Amino acid sequence: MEQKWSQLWLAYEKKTEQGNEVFFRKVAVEGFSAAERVVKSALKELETGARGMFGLKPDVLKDVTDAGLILRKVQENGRISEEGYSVKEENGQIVCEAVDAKGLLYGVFHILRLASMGKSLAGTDICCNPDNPLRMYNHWDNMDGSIERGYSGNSFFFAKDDVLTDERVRDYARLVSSVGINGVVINNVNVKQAATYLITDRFFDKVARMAEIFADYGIKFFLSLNYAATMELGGLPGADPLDADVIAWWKEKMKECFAKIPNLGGFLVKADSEGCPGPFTYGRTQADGANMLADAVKPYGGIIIWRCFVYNCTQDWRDRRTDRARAGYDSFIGMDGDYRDNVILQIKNGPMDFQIREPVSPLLGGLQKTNQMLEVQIAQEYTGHQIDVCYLIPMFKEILDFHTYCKEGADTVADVISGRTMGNQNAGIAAVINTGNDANWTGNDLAAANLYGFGRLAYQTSLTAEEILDEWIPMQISSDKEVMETLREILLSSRETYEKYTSPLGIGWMVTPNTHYGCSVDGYEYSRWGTYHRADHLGIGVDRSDKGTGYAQQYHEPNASMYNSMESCPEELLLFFHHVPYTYRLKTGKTLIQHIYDSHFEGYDEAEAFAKAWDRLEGKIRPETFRTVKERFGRQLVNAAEWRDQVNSYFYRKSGIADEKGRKIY
Ligand code: GCW
Repeated sequence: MEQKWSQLWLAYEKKTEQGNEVFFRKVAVEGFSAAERVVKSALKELETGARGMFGLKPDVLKDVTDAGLILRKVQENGRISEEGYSVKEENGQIVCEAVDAKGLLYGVFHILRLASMGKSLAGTDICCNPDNPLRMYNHWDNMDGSIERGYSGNSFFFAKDDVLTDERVRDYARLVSSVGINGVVINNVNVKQAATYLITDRFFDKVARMAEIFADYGIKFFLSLNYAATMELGGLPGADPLDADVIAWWKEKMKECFAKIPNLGGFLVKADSEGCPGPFTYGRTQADGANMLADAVKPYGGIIIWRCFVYNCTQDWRDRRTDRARAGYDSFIGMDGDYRDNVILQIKNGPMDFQIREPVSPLLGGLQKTNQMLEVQIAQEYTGHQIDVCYLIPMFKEILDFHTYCKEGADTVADVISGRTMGNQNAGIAAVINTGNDANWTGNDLAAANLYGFGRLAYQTSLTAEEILDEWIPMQISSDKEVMETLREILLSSRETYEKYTSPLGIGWMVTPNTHYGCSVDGYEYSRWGTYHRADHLGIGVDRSDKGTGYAQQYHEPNASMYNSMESCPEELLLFFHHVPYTYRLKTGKTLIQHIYDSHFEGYDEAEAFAKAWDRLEGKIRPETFRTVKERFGRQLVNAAEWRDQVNSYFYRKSGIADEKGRKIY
């Protein structure tokens, strides 16, 4: 059947050169029931892969003797853990072992991946266990079909205030489970209007049907909640988390939800943030709100994922002690240890909001007795709207590798969110996803590298950004050597390039307000959102040291001291932590102002080089992909030129200091 949408890395084109087809002719299942839903999916995936790559349909046998591929259930044995698997070639047979069906499914996808990358399966011997218990995608899809911060069409979960449960949802489940995702939140954290009713009879049937599709692929189903549902649905006068009527209403509601949606994992909650209601309204803490809901879902094994994106978005610019960067920590740290076991605090990677570079949030590892989950964003809200190329996996690696110094050993963000630091199970990583109903799912074909890469990294944190590309490029784009090399180069430097032509040295923002695409140096400077750069004729940057807002003190030592002083602060974050004169000399010997000019010229030149390198691949890439990506590179260049010219002119006119190289600045 001709599909109206692409299969991305599951497209399975002909791949006979490695002789892998012998393994796919006969498959035996041992210990697992072939009727079990996730095992069934695994077999179906094998069939799809075998059909595409080798033009054959595997026979499913009872006897392992003749099988080329054996799918075997084993007991948990210290080698393979829940959702883990091993794949080994022995005497001409591939044996895939797992302790549960999800692990088996991931093992099957691993086998298909190797074949699809063009690797020979002979000699395979690997064992993989997931690093993070929860590996989630968060959708910001609205029920009218729009997507908040979506850059690739409309929702494939919702349209016209209704729930969709078609084949595209199934393909979505296949794609994300193939990279190890085991939880999905389908609706926007800003829960309004019809979305409030997702937990009512109006939608239960359809929602449950969608959740069942996910269950086939071992994915737990989550919804975002409206914290004020007691008022909007329940007719109660308030939503005070300590009020007996509120508590009773949620208990009943949760009983109903888990009965109607068997595959429900729990809920994601944005409270007291950007106009969303929350416990603060009633003089209660974030813990009071989260715990009340956690108690209500506890009998059903449910979890409450509570977001820490809480800040005052109506700040007065004259008030230099109030600092948006401080807000998450200030709102949550005092209640460390007060949260129920089935509450997870979901923390954005940085203290502000998904800028191209931010320090790691001090809440991560700052909290030492509370379940934590990292939230990153692959929807390119501030990183180019999937018009500009921006491969985000290197950034995520940096975040995960960051030492929080929360305890001796096991102190990186990766340790904290995997549960290694505290020995907890309710932990993990989530990404705000970049998909929509465009035929290619992600707007820019190259943005699929983030969709693919996030899942792989969430499952196996030790994978490098390069290794992930070496899997993805040949599966989705081409295994041609020149294509692989060119794309590797473009993607691996794309984040830094974007950073160079946008905002310098960690200051962030300078984007067009609301849309967040394109340059507007002062766009947020004179607004209420608390996202200042504080540039004047002498310098730029926000003093977050102990002499300024004190934000740097929220870190454990030695990070607090490192950020506190201008000399030891990593330069890529200099303007995040310090107000710096334009004449200040950086470690390169350049003045700050010269650095700003140079990096903006360089950033543009690099973007131009990307576009040219892509052009050289014409004929080696599917025409549709070649054409649409080329068109995006063209738009990226326009954007990069605008940023370069506006930022350079702005700082030239503020500082009155000319470019040493005499280049064109307006
Ligand atoms: O800064 C913001 C985005 C909002 C988003 C919010 C959040 C879903 O611009 O669109 O709302 O972050 O993370 O809740």
